[in-house]
Amino acid sequence: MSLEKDLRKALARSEFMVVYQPKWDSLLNVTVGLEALLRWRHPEHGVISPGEFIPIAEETGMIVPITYWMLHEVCGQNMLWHQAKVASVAVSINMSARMFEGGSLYEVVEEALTRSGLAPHFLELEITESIAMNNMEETVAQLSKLRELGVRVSLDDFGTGFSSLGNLDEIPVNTLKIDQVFIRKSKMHSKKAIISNIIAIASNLNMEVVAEGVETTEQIELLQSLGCRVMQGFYYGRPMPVKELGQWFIENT
Ligand code: G
Ligand code: G
Ligand code: MN
Ligand code: NA
Repeated sequence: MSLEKDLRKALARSEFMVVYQPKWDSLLNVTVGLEALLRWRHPEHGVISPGEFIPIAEETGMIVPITYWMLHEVCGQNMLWHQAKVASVAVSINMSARMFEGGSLYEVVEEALTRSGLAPHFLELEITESIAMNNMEETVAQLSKLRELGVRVSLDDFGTGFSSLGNLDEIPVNTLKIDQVFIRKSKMHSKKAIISNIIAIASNLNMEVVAEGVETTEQIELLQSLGCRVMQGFYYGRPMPVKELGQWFIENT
């Protein structure tokens, strides 16, 4: 039995599902975005987290059709929320390096937007620094086209990818997402200094900033004092299935 075959079957049998985690403006107290995260409801093993199968999906290339499925699923769902006036926010999807290899990402994104009717600014692609830096010319070309269409782009896990800061201004991104490791250790003076500097870089390059992995009120207070207002983490909300999120919106708007 091959894992590639398993993943292919899972896709055909609709065993994948999407959960959504809120991005919260801690000053206005409103949801300003959602991150879509993949889950695999395995008929025998229960819910499998992406940490376990994404590496295999990337190795086998199955991540590409899975992400295409996700693009359609997420755009369709976000259009429903928008039309029902539940929420009108951008939903982000994580992009593997593989997504920039074939050169057809633009077409697939455009198709998902057209089919769902979703406005491009309600879709965001999360890329990591390493994706942006490897094969930079090609990646930047594809991202620029997507940005022209109106799709948003964020740099995920920022601060951990050893990106060359000298190139940061050449990558077309709207938002820097401060990696969880800095938030987790934000009591340390050195980590606080790094957070503060990431916020300054974002501000100076006219980018927005989101803090990831926020779990405590101390972290929230610190981040606010450093000028970061948008936060994502278990303190505000865990990744939730659509049904649960409906209730969450009712309680949090
Ligand atoms: O949701 P969770 O914390 O279990 O995710 C674990 C890892 O899997 C994270 O690094 C996250 O970015 C990644 N991940 C979750 N969903 C997707 C997805 O749809 N595509 C890709 N490429 N990565 C994902
Ligand atoms: O790599 P990426 O940033 O996409 O990964 C997001 C992952 O982080 C998701 O799997 C999500 O479950 C997890 N996550 C989100 N908020 C928190 C948090 O507050 N604490 C911890 N430990 N993990 C979180
Ligand atoms: Mn992410
Ligand atoms: Na991250």
